[in-house]
Amino acid sequence: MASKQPPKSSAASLHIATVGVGSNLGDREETMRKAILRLGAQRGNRLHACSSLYETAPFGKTDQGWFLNCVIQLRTSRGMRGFFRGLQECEAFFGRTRGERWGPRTLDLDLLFFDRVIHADAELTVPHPGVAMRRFVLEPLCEIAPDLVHPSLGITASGLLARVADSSAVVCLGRRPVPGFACQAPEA
Ligand code: A4P
Ligand code: MG
Repeated sequence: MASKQPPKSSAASLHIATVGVGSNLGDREETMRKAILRLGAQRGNRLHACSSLYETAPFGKTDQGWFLNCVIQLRTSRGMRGFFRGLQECEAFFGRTRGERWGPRTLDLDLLFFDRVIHADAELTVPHPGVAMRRFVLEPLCEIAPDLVHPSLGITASGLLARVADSSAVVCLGRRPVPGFACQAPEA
């Protein structure tokens, strides 16, 4: 008898996770490239979109090296907490140690959005509380998802970028961290 089970991982059953990727220690671009490939290869994940790399002045704690930043989107069958554990596993794999807040790091993976979830507990806040204040997040985000609506502010990424007070330098390098990866259609 034919199974009535829905197909596994149909597009409708997948979540869309938006992740900020940053590095300002070591071979920044190589670390980011490998980390993005690793995330895309984690169980249940598939890389969906990837912005260009941006060279960015340090935000918050300014006496440290410039960052490379980008924003990626993954489709995932994992729940939000399982997906977040995958981000932390990836940070640890690339030698991230937790030192001073906003200090230098080989790899920083911030969960910016998970579908339209609004959530806060001791371990995880989604959307990431820094999204609306940071040009180094909004510029790459607008490259891949300008119409994505911030679920608690009700404003699109492009609307947030138009309003942001942060004027720190954010320079698009015009190349993606994962060569050959075709950027998919932007996802709202
Ligand atoms: N945490 C809670 N919610 C989240 C979330 N949505 N995504 C918790 C990621 N982590 C989340 O983070 C501290 C704690 O936040 C974790 O235990 C996690 O459970 P952390 O990565 O250990 O420490 P941190 O990164 O130093 O602090 P924080 O407040 O997360 O800083 P951000 O927001 O990551 O900012 N300037 C430029 N130009 N580019 C950068 O990428 N990054 C930072 C760090 C500062 N300045 C920067 C950049
Ligand atoms: Mg962080």
